[in-house]
Amino acid sequence: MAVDLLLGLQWGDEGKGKIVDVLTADYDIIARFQGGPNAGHTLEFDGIKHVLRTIPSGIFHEKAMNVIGNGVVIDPVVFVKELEGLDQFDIDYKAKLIISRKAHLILPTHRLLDAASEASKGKAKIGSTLKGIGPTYMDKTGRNGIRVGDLELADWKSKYRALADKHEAMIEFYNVDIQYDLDEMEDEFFAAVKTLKTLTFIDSEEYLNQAMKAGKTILAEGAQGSLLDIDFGTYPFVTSSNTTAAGACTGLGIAPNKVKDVYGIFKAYTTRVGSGPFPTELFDEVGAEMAKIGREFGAVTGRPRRCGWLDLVALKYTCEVNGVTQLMMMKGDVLSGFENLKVCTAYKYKGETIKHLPYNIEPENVEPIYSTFDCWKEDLTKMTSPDQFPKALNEYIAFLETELEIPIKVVSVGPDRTQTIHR
Ligand code: 2SA
Ligand code: MG
Repeated sequence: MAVDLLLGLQWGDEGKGKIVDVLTADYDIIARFQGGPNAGHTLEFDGIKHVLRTIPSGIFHEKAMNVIGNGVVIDPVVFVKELEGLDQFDIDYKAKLIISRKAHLILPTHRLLDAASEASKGKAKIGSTLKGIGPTYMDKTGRNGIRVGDLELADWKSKYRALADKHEAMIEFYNVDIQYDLDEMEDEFFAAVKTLKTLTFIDSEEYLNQAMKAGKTILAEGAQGSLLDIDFGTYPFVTSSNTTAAGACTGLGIAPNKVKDVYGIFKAYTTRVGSGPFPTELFDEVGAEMAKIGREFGAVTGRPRRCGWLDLVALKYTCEVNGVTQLMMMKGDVLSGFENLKVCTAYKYKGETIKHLPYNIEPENVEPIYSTFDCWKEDLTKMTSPDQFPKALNEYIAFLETELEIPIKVVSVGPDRTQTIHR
């Protein structure tokens, strides 16, 4: 059996949580492969809204097994709060959630280092979620990190102390004004580790490969978006993991030849939270309308998201890097009633018209070239079948499919699980 991947094709917040939740019924296992509590995966059903951070979005389904893969970084403190949030729904997470021993831990000092690093950058800051993501992945690749499996060893606390002491010296080196009480943070951390240890730790690559052999179906759930990928995103304004398809292989221990479908999720427009270039960003009332109607605020930090038109140059690039086989378009309902729609189909770059993403997409280097479309006026949120789609929406979809050469198989018309139309 094979693995299907589900990835965000823009700068995150495409609606991955919702789609995983919708698709879970078709899979035996949902596996998160990168990122950590910087993610905010929003799910809505039965009138309730949930935001998941580290836990895979299959947790609300009765049957699916949920795996936190080796590529994920876990903050025990945030993780335990997430578990507590599930308590009211009577979810047997001890039976349905398992964690890779090879996943790295976010320590309290990683969070402090994140804050110190950002403070030291001033205006050039990344706009990190300050969850300690960058410093934790730095310790992973620097071969200093502490992994979930270490918690099963007797001496892990001395390893912890040595690393935390080193971090404190590094924080001092940044010479920035950040206030903290490490003793308090550590009390909270050690209490959370105790709870974390009541869950099942596994060798997840072994588990997943055996599951495949036994005929089980797996959906790999990505976090953030392809343009935040550490290699292929708008570096340095990116996150610290591979958010693209290859990250699912390294983040779960699944071989490339086991990957079947790659579901690429995109919004009918574009948003970005945090710093960094965004060629189609709008600074006018149209952008403000997208933000307002689309409720574009960070699910984790509450930060307002920057909004702009769909960027087909960037989208083509991420479809290619990921090998997307099926597209899913989100939030078309937000655009209902807009005067018209624009799509960036090329950039003006050094006096030329180009259709690929250049090395530098800072505003002084690229100017988007737009095609304009009529926008649909109808409310899409009550629609249940593609037969009800207005002509303008069908034309928009057809244009995107032709340009991207990939079918749009799902159109989401609202945040609820039920507002999902298959084509
Ligand atoms: P980090 O925290 O080091 O990974 O931040 C680095 C950059 O990656 C961006 N990033 C995100 N962008 C969109 N959504 C994310 N998750 C939350 C959400 C964000 C929130 O779902 O809404 O609540 O603000 C996410 N996580 C990381 C981040 O903005 C930096 O540009
Ligand atoms: Mg999000």
